[in-house]
Amino acid sequence: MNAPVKPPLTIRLCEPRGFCAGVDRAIQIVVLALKKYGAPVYVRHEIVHNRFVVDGLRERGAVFVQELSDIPAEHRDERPVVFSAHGVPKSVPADAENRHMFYLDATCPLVSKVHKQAMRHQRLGRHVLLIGHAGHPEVVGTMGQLEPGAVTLVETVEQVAGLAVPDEENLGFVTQTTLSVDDTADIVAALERRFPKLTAPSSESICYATTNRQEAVKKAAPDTDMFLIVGAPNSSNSRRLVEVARKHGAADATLVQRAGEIDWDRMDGVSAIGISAGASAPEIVVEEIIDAFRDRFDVTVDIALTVEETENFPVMRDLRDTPLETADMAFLNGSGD
Ligand code: 0O3
Ligand code: SF4
Repeated sequence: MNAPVKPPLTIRLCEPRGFCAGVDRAIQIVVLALKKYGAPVYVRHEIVHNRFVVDGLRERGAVFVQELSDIPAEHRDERPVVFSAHGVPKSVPADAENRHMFYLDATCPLVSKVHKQAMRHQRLGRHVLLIGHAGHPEVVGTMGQLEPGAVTLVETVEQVAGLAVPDEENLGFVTQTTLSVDDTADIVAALERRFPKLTAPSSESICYATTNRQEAVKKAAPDTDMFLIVGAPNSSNSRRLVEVARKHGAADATLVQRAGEIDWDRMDGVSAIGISAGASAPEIVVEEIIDAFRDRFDVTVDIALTVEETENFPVMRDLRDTPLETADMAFLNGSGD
């Protein structure tokens, strides 16, 4: 008997996608700390917002906690603790020092740059407007660089008209690194209309990886029947990619964390789909999802390439010479465990 004919499907695969330099560095810090200092290594907050990554590190001996006080007392002054890529308020390293803890800060250098820009605004006498999403750990970390009341959070264009600020003549803004480039431009334009003397940061706060992943989705999205973004529901940059796909011509778009989660009824009758991955999503999951489509469709993969990324952020000197095994290397580049 002949095998049933599979329907044709074009997958537009975005490039760049997946791990960015800041995520690479953060995961490396945990893996290298485990090698150098042994288990357990504590990690404050998910190192990046991805279950696959977090579970893989947990299997290697990382222990994830929400706060430093969650680390058992007998381990507090003898085991390392890593701060996540999203950054932390100043109170967190201060607390670690008070408790005589050994910490490794995996904050992405581009998030640290935003922290410095917020502090610079303040040094120059400006009240800081932070464009971002309330409660997100990066926003908590950036607001926590300055004393309470020194930063006002702006989430939407609608909010701008009602903003109360101490001095309209002395205002500077920064943003979360993972926002929608287009929505943020609208918020900045509304702020500049209301506060003509508003000062921009000295360089863009939305990072290269966020910008590039959104551009590639914009390129791939037109006329797709479905757009899958590999990423977690708490991953801000991944959720923005779903919105971008919808806005730029995908009939439907959704987040997916593993191939097993795909709702195949929703894929009925599709002939062109897009796939990308958030900055915290490993490539192995992208491959798993493409393989799941190959089982059901006659797949042609078209690459939607916008730019080649070459960014690389080195880990701190103390960890650089720690030797790694092949399995660790594969885990680090997102291709397996
Ligand atoms: O900030 P976001 O929720 O997008 O975080 P992820 O998913 O862990 O991705 C890494 C981005 C980051 C650490 C902050 O810029
Ligand atoms: Fe850094 Fe951008 Fe990656 Fe965030 S998304 S970790 S800011 S490179």
